Amino acid sequence: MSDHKAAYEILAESLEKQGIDLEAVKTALKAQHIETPSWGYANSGTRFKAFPWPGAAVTTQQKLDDAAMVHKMTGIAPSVALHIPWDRPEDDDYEAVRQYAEAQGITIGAINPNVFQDEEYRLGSLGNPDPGVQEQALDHLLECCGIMTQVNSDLLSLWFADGTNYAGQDSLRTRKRRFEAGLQQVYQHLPPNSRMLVEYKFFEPAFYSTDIPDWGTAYAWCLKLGPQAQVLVDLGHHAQGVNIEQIVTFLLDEGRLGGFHFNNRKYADDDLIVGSVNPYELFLIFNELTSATQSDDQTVSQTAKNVAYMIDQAHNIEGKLAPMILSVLNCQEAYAKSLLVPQAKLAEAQATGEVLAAHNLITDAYRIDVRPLLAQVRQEMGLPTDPISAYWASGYEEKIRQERGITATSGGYQ
Ligand code: RM4
Ligand code: MN
Ligand code: MN
Repeated sequence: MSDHKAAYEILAESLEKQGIDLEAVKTALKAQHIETPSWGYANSGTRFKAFPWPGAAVTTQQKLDDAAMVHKMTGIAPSVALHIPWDRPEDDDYEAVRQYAEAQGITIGAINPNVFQDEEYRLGSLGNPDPGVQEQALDHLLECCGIMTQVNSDLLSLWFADGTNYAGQDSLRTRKRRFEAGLQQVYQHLPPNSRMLVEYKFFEPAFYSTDIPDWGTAYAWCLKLGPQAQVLVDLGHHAQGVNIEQIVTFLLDEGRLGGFHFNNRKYADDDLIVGSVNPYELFLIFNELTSATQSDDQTVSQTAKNVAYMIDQAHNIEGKLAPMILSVLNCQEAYAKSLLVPQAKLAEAQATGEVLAAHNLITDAYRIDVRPLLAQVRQEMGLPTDPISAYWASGYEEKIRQERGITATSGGYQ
């Protein structure tokens, strides 16, 4: 009998007594899907220094190998997001990238264009005052639409570093119009049946104004663009104290929540391990998603089912694969707890204004130790019951440290 079994049986008995359909919970957990980012396996750093990590991936193949290993350990991370040009193959053979990924047992997920690292983008990309630079950005964005088809991806994930640092530096209204025109162009070139996810961020790298500063702006543009445009919520892109679960709920209810960039923050866009600073917030977000999935409203439940769950983190001091596995597991744990919220009872307490009773139903679910349940699910999926220990025992870390060694880095990324 494996270690978790006794604890699992006690937990299963108590959950079943509460009327929870454990088989349904386990089925949902087995179908969870968290996408990892190729850039999370490479060297990264702060604005001040990128310390190289031994064994950090350099080539796209190495990043795909690492993503495949995370999937092998967790069973719920079957796709990887690419960042172009960080993942541009030398021979531009994206078909080969797709085939390589598939041979490792994973698929290519969201394509993330990069219109913030070329010299020309000092004053922005689509919002740049120079039409030539706007054109350059647009060309790259359209190139990424083509790459989507080659790697069989149905998600274009857009984040812009655009903004201004000084009042008067540029016309805010004109920037808005340039942006809108650029996004329209991209939208028209989306491959059929694909989606465009529009990410917002309230500041950084621009400090006076940001062209897509908040979910409201992203949402307004998605509405104008059309049904293939949806908002992407990066957990690190809000001001202190913002109620992210409420934003999530609004966007779900309007059919415009497209995806997440998971990470955690203490102050700003800290890109720390998701669930490491505020696991309760992560649970509350999953609770909204779970309740939307179970909703009778078709738009809401369909939107929730199509949400792309992606990690967007930079691991600078804690290694690469083990923290990525932990991030996936933290999402799994938050999701599991959300599946244990008795939604019908909660609705009843809410309708009768039982404030504390309703609140307790949420906090009770949050307090359940679901680790034995997750170990059981993993065992049923033929996975290691403790993925992080299994990773350390696998020899993979020693192998990549030895084979790849330490690669010199320069700035913030790579
Ligand atoms: C941004 C944003 C984007 C990510 C870049 C590197 O802050 O979160 O999603 O691609 O960082
Ligand atoms: Mn992000
Ligand atoms: Mn970010």
